[in-house]
Amino acid sequence: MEEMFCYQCEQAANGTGCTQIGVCGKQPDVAALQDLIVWGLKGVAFWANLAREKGAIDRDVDVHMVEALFSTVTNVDFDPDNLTEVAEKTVAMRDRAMSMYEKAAGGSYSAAIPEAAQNWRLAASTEKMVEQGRQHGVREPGKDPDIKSVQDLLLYGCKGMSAYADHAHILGSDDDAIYGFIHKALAAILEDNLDLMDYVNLAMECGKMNIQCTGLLDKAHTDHYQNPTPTPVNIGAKAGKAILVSGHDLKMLEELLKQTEGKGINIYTHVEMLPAHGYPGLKKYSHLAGNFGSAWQNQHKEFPDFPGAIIFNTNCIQRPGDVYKDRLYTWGRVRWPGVKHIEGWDFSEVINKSLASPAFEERTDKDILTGCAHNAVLGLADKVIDAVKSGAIKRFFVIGGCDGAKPGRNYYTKFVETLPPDTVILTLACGKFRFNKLDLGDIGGIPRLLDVGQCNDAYSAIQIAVALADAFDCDVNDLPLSIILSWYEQKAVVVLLSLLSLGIKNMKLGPSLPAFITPNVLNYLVDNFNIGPIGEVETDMAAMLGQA
Ligand code: SF4
Ligand code: SF3
Repeated sequence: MEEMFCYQCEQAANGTGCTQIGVCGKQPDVAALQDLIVWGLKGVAFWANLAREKGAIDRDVDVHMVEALFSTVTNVDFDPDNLTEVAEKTVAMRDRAMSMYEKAAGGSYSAAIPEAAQNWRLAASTEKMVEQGRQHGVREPGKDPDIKSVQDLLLYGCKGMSAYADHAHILGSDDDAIYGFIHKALAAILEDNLDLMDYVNLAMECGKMNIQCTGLLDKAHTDHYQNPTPTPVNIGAKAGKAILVSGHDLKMLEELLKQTEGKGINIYTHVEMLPAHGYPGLKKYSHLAGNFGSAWQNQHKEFPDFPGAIIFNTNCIQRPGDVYKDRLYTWGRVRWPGVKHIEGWDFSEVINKSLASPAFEERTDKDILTGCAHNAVLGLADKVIDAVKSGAIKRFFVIGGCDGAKPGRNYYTKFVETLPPDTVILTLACGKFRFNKLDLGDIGGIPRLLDVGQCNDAYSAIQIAVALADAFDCDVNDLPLSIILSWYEQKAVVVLLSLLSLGIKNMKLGPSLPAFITPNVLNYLVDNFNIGPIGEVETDMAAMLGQA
């Protein structure tokens, strides 16, 4: 019997979907509660979208939408108690959005209301809510499979974008157009008179909107912490007490840095927090000591070796090991049952835990480079353009995206190792931990491996590509540039939609294609964008280098 169904990430069991328990560790009750939340959010979106058409908005409804969608992203919230609260708030926000519409329209809605947007109530207990969630699961038998496929592509794109909108909101930046789009998109999924191309167009609009959203986040980051500059980050350890910060949220890191100043505690970054070292407003803290560990899927193996407290502010959390569970904390949308959650901005409990935990012994290791975002790379534009013109740089490769546990992900390491020395690699997100310790050298002072930043800094990579296309007076597709993406969760889905929305062709995607893409939808993407799966390193590289 099928206990659950989820196919939103690259780990989907058997390449089709998790049906007994999530490969990520998601239990069936959590899957059902998340399904109930997503269904409820479509109801919220129905009313919020109608209200917007009448000029009415409610920022609390908007913010709940992105926070709750973010809670359902892979490896974020595994806690049924918290998800029950999110479901309760979703119903309250549905009521609020409905009243907002009725007030703005001067009366109640006269056409048919989809079930998700009707006045349904939550069951009285978590167990019964789980049953309720099962009635509104991911599978929708009877729906056209291609329409369902693109609707899910759109939904997962909105989930990914919500994570970025949440980070921007935390830094005080909101964009009404982004909230408005998410309401419009989720409301459209409830419609029964739209056709396949309507959803394809919405998915492309989602990609465009995500460029706006990651642009907003880029501005929020650089307004608060200035433009990143190329920065070597040590991967060894300094003697002393330590806290490890994992996730993507820079503001949370900043607050922790402020609260630990002068306390003899060193702060280390983990995975997607690595690019924080490049921002002047963060690296000014001398106790921002280095980066610990590799990508998220190795936390079980690596965290026992970290002596102090560990805090996650976004994905990707995994089932905690017993050795470190009592010094593990979550913040923001991340939750794991039994792991202490820090509400708000007071990190004294984490600090005290670290002070009471053993200290690191000094361990020397190498530096890795980060902080090569658009401002820094475009500062080298003349040098880069000259190097391309002289033939010193033959081709650029954007090799970025999420990491994961599949053996096929060795492709990315092998690809980078095999690239000829007259190539430059731009990388972003956590997939870079497969190759960012390699010594790749430089070309006339331009480092061959440029770490542009987090997954949201795909925005930065796009700015670099567009600027290069301007400089060479050509289309981005005509640049000596190849894009090879690794995907895992829904942020990578929306980044992919952003690149497609710009008309970027010939991208390679791996380690496997999304389970929610039907053969017909894949054919559409191949016909229009010539996107394809990664194959053999040698063959793919030869084709990209024009040697095939
Ligand atoms: Fe499976 Fe991924 Fe869904 Fe987790 S998020 S249940 S691994 S498809
Ligand atoms: Fe990694 Fe989870 Fe996606 Fe921000 S941290 S990229 S997988």
